Amino acid sequence: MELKAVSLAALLLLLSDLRPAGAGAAYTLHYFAARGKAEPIRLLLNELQLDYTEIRYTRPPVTGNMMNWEEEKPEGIASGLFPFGQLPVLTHIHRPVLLQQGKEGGVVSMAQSGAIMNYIGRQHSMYGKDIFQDMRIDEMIGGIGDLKAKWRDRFYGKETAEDLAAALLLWREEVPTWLSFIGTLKKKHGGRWMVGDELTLADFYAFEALDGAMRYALPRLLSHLVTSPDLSFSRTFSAAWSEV
Ligand SMILES: N[C@@H](CCC(=O)N[C@@H](CS)C(=O)NCC(=O)O)C(=O)O
Repeated sequence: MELKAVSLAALLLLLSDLRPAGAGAAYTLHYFAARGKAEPIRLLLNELQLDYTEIRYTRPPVTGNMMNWEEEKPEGIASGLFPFGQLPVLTHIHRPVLLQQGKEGGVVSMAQSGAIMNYIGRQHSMYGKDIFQDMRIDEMIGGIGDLKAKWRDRFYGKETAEDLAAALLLWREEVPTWLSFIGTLKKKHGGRWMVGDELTLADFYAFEALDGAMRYALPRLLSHLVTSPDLSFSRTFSAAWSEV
């Protein structure tokens, strides 16, 4: 980098790279206090031991050091921080490349969970060895996304006994079918991990879909309903629950 091209602001940013540990993270993840679409990103940041911090949002009533989503959302849309008015959003202090290009004051911010995963993944060799393996990773991520969408469509936010009773039928049929599709694909193209013998982006999505949505969230949702004070509601679910 030519010295004359370095502005005072850029110089300060470079110097602040010498900040003491904990004085400000390279990555900031904006999301709600939930696993959701941020969880594969958290898993990836943790696995790579990247320096990150989180800003968490909630709808009112706002407690602790949470941010009020209803206030921050319109501001974020106006400022461009939340280009789709949605989370997750990641900001990254990426000084060397961006400063050389004279861009964005050394900080880049991005929305869309897939774009965030790819951005981190490409920088840290979490994609494949060639275009074919890249394609297999994308294929696996797509299939896992479809499986998770089924869980989301059928169970997420559902409150009536009818909705959930219908969902349980699909749980017993559709989910095993999709797990078997994914299992077959893993046998064909996987190895130690979902695709090949190295950890890739696909593994972070797979863990979150299987552990977060299937293993963690679903039983909790159902057991909450089983213990509902509404007895007829509870009876329906006690019966259904015992069959899951
Ligand atoms: N395609 C987007 C979807 C993001 C999304 O649906 N975000 C939801 C939470 S999971 C959101 O921000 N909802 C709040 C709102 O729309 O006000 C992605 O993968 O990041």
